[in-house]
Amino acid sequence: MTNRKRALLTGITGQDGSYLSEFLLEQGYEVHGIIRRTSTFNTDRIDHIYVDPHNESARLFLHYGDLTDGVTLRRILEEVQPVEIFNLGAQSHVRVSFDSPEYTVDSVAMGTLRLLEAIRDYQHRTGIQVRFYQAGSSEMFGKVQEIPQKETTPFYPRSPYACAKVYGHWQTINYRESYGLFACNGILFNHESPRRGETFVTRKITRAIARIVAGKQNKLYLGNLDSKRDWGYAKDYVRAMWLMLQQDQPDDYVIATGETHSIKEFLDLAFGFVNLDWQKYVEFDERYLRPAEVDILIGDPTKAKQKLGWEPSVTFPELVEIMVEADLQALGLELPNGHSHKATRDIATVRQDAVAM
Ligand code: NDP
Ligand code: GDR
Repeated sequence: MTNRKRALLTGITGQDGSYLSEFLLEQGYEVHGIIRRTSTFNTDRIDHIYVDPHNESARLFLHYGDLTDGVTLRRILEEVQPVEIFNLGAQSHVRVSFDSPEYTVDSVAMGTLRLLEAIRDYQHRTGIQVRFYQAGSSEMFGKVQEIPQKETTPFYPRSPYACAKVYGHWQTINYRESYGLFACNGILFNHESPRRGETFVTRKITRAIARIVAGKQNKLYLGNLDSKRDWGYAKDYVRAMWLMLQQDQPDDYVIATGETHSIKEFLDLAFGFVNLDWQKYVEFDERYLRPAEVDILIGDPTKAKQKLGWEPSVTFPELVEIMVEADLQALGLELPNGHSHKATRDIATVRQDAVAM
């Protein structure tokens, strides 16, 4: 085993897991990720940083496991001996959590508890001090109690997913206070990128735009267009996760841009980049409504700015442009008016034949 700092990630195959892995590798870490066995490959987002483990230069290693399987989590901890653990794994789709509440709660809430228990025993047995990051969500704020939302704003979760995240949040604090674990909660507002899952609204829109321009699609079915979200760029947000674990004391932080925009504003801007009028393409489908909606989220990142020195680097129009451009590029197309080339910094994982939820 090398002397490099070792990090373990759940959710390494997801949007954030891929950016965080890139970031940690750049910082010189050895990165270990837990992946689920699936019938087809699910590693598209990290294939570009994967090196065959037989090669001496390999610093990224993958282990089969699942947040619903506590025994395996314990075994992986013993094998890897990490000093930093990032718990990003989750059934992370809010709408799907209404269809599949028990599994969502098992992976998100119980999964966090299983991992915390494994860390408690591992620390006790080995004496190795671990730093733990919990991927909390602005969805925990749910129904509006205060605007903008900050660390002290009361939670009012409105979905099985959000309820499970509130449980994970409080267990993380509980392990910090009960066992002295260096554990931090990030309360991250929506963050997007060309690697965003294809069924979240931003990516669903930008992917559809590329397909419309390519003549592969002529309608886009969406649900509630009036909700407002505080959207940032995923790459900025994984940096904040890491910063939390580098502080002298563990704490909880809101990570957000401080701006909010409606789905309609996103549509205006995104279709505008290809000179199209979204109203000609977007149709309503009630399938995409949630039994209870979160109407408006807007975060106050003052604490993160002051204590972590963290700031978002990408504006809302830049984010939309990066995403539209990346989806166009994936189909061999370009933005019509001048090229920003911002998306070339990024890799879109585009499964163009997949059916959007
Ligand atoms: P994604 O949905 O892109 O990725 C989720 C990851 O979790 C995938 O690697 C997935 O694996 C893995 N996963 C799913 N179920 C399990 C399970 N039972 N056991 C182990 N791993 C599992 O999410 P993001 O990258 O966008 O988000 C990362 C984390 O941050 C999540 O916990 C999410 O809830 C939270 N979050 C996200 C925000 C956002 O705006 N993106 C905002 C706030 C919080 P597979 O690839 O096999 O499906
Ligand atoms: P969210 O993201 O629920 O905020 O959770 P999503 O992009 O799914 O929804 C945002 C808003 O868009 C509305 N909407 C639609 N949403 C989807 N997915 N599909 C549609 O067709 C559609 N039409 C309208 C939704 O009703 C909602 O108001 C994301 C996830 O990443 C969570 O894991 C994370 O915790 C939060 O962000 C912060």
